[in-house]
Amino acid sequence: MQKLNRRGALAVMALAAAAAVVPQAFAHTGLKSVSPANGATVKALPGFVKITFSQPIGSVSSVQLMDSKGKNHVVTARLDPQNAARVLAKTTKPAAGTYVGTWSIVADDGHKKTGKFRFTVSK
Ligand SMILES: [Cu+2]
Repeated sequence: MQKLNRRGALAVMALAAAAAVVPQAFAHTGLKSVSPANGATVKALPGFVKITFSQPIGSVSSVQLMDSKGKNHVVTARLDPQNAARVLAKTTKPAAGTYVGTWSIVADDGHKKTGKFRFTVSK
């Protein structure tokens, strides 16, 4: 009985030591930049909207890009195969107007993050 308890105590200590290390390794992911930038005016809707985070993320939940009529212009949204901290949202053909984008991802630590941005296509 005593032996078991000692082993249990050691296991608890090992877990506590591991937990103390985790917060640094899995700091919260933050948004680094959006392209086109929030508030920007561009000449044409780009082929891709790029959403970049401070560190690699787990997965993309959704990205939408709404025009003033409420139509979504994102065709597909996925992680950049060359940069796991970046989401590439493929968009439809350019048209003038203001677009409101929303994104939703799951960070590497399992936390959900969402955000919003807006830009104008002048053309
Ligand atoms: Cu987090």
